[in-house]
Amino acid sequence: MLGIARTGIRFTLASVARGNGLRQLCSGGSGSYKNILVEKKGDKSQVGFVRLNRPKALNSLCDDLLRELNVAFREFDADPSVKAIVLTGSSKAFAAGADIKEMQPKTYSTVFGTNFINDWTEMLRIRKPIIAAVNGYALGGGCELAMMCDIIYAGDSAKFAQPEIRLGTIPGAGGTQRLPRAVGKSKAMEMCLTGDMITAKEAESAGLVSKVVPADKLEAAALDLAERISRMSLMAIYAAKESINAAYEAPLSQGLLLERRLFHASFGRATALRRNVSLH
Ligand code: CO8
Repeated sequence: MLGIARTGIRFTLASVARGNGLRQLCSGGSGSYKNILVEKKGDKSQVGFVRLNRPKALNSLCDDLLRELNVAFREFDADPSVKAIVLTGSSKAFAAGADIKEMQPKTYSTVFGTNFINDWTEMLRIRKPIIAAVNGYALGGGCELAMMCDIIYAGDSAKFAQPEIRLGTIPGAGGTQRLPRAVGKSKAMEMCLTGDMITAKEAESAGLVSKVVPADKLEAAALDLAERISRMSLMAIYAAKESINAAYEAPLSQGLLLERRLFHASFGRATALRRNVSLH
């Protein structure tokens, strides 16, 4: 398997790199961010905004970028002024996958020994909602990263795929598990077994994304959504996210029990219901 996979990656690299080699190496390190841009946005600066920023490598996801992303997410999660997070890329690529150049020399003992890509799961501990705003390519690990977010909005020219099979491997950051839950078994099988791309419209009708907007309106739409969420109670935001995520992990009876308890717990706070405030 290892030999086949590595041969596959080398073969495909040639077409990706067009003979020049994948030149852009990850430049991240400790200190300031080098692979992402981070700011607060919105009228009350309640939205944490993260842009993947490796344009020369189509935002491919190197280890340093993932480390920086985890730090930025953790900081926004801990920031009491922030209530929702938007993650986006460029007009050409949300992320064109894991960094093939970085992955290519890895051996089985390296990836097993270092539990390679385990730190991708860190963002699953973020309690505030993360909205992926996808323009351009969301391929392989890029599609998986979008699926690890809570809501996906797409620009009308976005393209989603799990092309790992063309490299002789399979999705390794949740693609074979989250994609079937989002689009159903048949479409997930077709995508993972062929590597074919689907359009934003197809992704919307399959249930992978919740809204498609013109590409140049995408960031504004994602920001508007994040601001609307930010007007809600943070405790209710946490409870809704936690409860919906339980639908993916727990049997129905356990999920319903968690939902009921979180619902009951909301009566312990000064909710709009108790204050008899109009919700409109
Ligand atoms: N990794 C590293 N560099 C990349 C990647 C990538 N995934 N994708 C593109 N690049 C680089 C290219 O090498 C090129 O760099 P250079 O100019 O130095 O040669 C630059 O980005 C621009 O790319 P292209 O010239 O190829 O741009 P095109 O517009 O012609 O094509 C494509 C765009 C179709 C997106 C094409 O670049 C492509 O097919 N890329 C590879 C897509 C892919 O196979 N992605 C899946 C990668 S495997 C994966 O994600 C496994 C996930 C499992 C988890 C692992 C986590 C680490």
